[in-house]
Amino acid sequence: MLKVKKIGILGAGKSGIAAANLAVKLGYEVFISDSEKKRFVKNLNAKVVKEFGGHSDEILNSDIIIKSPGICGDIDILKKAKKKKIKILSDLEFSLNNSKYKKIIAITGTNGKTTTTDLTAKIIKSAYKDSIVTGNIGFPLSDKALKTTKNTIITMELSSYQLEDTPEFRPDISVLLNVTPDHLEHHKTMANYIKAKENVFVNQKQKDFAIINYDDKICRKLADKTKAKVIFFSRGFLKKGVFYDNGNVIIKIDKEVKIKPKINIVGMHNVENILAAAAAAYCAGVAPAIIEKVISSYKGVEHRIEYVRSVGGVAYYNDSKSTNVDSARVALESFDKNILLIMGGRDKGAPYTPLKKLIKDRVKTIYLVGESAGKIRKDLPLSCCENCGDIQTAVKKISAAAKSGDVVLFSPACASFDQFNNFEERGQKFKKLVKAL
Ligand code: UMA
Repeated sequence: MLKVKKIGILGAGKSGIAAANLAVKLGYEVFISDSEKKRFVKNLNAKVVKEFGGHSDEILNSDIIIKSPGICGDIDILKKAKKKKIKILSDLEFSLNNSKYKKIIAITGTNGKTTTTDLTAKIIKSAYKDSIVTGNIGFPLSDKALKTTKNTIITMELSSYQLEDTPEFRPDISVLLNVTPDHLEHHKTMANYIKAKENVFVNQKQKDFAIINYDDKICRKLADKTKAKVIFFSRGFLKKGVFYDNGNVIIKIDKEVKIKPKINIVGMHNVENILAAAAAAYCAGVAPAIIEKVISSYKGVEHRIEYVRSVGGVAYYNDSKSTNVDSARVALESFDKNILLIMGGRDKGAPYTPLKKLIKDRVKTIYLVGESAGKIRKDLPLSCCENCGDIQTAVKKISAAAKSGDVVLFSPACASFDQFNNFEERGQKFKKLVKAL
């Protein structure tokens, strides 16, 4: 327990509220501050003193400040706190300091983190009763910290925001899936973004495992930065590591093990996610038969290339979690032709040009929505673009134009915050529109 009395929390989102509630349960005086005006905050302990609509100097009366992951470290109030030498902790550090565990499996990467974390956690749960899933996947560790024991296996999804704030973090098993430009509005440069990602394994020791994508050049290069045992995974053959061979997953770590799971989730990117999850579970001691069984029953997560329904031979897929250009690329690669693509939202600073060839080859029409429509048109000067403004209009236009055999893919490549509170709300809206067709 920290030798402090007063804890200040910056940000009253999911992680801030969970950290505030945990701090109250641990007996601290807690003050929470959020820059937005909020009339009602769900599930916040009544003992927490709150301030909404801006960060006043009140939080500077705290002994330590816990920062929510999405808040930039250089905002004014944090500069003042640093000047006053107030210790600033990330919500992850705070919740880890108050958790017990046997092993931590930490999963990061630009894309595929949630699917890999979800699948890994399900495999772990089948083998070990005392296990939890937490992190960027939507469940802050603070909510579960007090229920953990010395036998708990924690599987966590970590974003670059969480990793940049947690310099001493050392998981037993780390997973780095891929690194492509994302969150540049926050990290400013690609070098800073990569630095945050490598924090997942820089503190690991020889007895730990670092599971790294061999097919991703940036990831492969970063393998030199860890002291852990590196286990590469690949879509193609590897002399050692975990790889895919004609429907089989080959695990060549201590000995050679072959599993042949039935794969229900579309796209080669999901094969990568499966390889990474299988490698992580194997390194955590799970038997290959259990790994095979859980992969075979796995149906994927909501909002990731999620099949919604077919109407008149037209299949609709919700990929609202595609909040960056690379995740849209991955979704486009999952269908080879006749795609009607809905994209757009809040721009995140990266160019859309890497999608040009895929769109030319596979997409019949792009239906543009949201703030970024102008920039997308500029980056992709293709004749097949139609401006729609919002997804209601896009779905209406599509339902009139689509022909049997077409695939409607809602893969925005942008953040949702221009028209929605989050990507989940955006995906729900799309599904509701499709279900009403
Ligand atoms: N805020 C301030 N001051 C500021 C800026 C923001 O008070 O200067 C407030 C906002 O008004 C808001 C709160 O901070 O009320 C939001 O905090 P946050 O952005 O850290 O978000 P949380 O709701 O706490 O959710 C976070 C993760 N969000 C981000 O990192 C942006 C969630 O990941 C995660 O599920 C949750 O913690 C639980 O661990 C979501 C996400 O979009 C899925 N992550 C990004 C991604 O995957 O690309 C990184």
